[in-house]
Amino acid sequence: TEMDGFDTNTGVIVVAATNRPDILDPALLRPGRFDRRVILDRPDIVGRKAILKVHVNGKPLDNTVNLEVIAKQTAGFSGADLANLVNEAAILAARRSKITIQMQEIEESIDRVIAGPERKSLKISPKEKEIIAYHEAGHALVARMLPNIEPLRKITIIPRGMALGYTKTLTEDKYLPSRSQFKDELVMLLGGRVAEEVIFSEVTTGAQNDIKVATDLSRKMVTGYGMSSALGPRTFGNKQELVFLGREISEQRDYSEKIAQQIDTEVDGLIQEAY
Ligand code: NHX
Ligand code: ZN
Repeated sequence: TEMDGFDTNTGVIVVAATNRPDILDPALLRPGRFDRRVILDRPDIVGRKAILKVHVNGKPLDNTVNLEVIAKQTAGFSGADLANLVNEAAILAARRSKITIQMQEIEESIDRVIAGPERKSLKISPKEKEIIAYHEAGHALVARMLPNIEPLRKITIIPRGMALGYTKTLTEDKYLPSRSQFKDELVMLLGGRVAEEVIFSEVTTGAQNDIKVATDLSRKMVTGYGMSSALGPRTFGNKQELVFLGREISEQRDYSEKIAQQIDTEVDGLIQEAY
């Protein structure tokens, strides 16, 4: 580099890292300052296997444990998540007085990292257990019938973290999800609420998170991905996003009141159709 204050022949290499490339002083990025910019995304399956290999080093791993299988089941995990996963598995194995970490502890730890620890002692009435079971069965049945949903991995009514029950499908690294996939995802998300309504002719607060996720996804399809044919391939709303943190700070409205109403209509339409 030719950073001010460094001669070009001193052999000094300046390396810097940031989670906020969007707010760097442009002067810092002028040609000749930082010559190479390396994007460090979440690891893919190959990366996860390599990272796991580092973290199991020195730990008593059972020889039935297959890092390839673990890498496959942990799409979306960061390096820190994988470190945490191996650590949790070691703690579980120790608590069970095992001399090696087995696949069982790894599988359990994957769920712990995703959703938090099991809460086996949480007292839930038989009536509420029944509601939870039907809610999860609704997700599962619908998932099984949809062409664009991955195979089911787990259906449970044992509470974990914030959830009283959950239904999980296998996950794969996906870089280009399609409109059909999103539509099936909306159906899957609403399957729990629909089951409650069909079986009990009554609904509970339980579907709040499913409904929030479905609403956010359908809004993103319309305003971010150009997936509404009525509104076409453009974006709506100038969003200030923490791209690397996946968080939104604010939105500047760059469309008319008329468009705002159309967006609502389209978002509603996607949700209603899925329901
Ligand atoms: C409540 N919790 O709020 C109780 C304690 C419908 C069988 N009165 O959809 O557990 O109702 O398919 C992340 C993940 C809130 C954040 C789940 C925040 C769930 C979960 C509310 C199952 N499974 N809902 C589900 C559930 C609830 C909630 C969350 C979250 C239920 C449902 C929570
Ligand atoms: Zn649900």
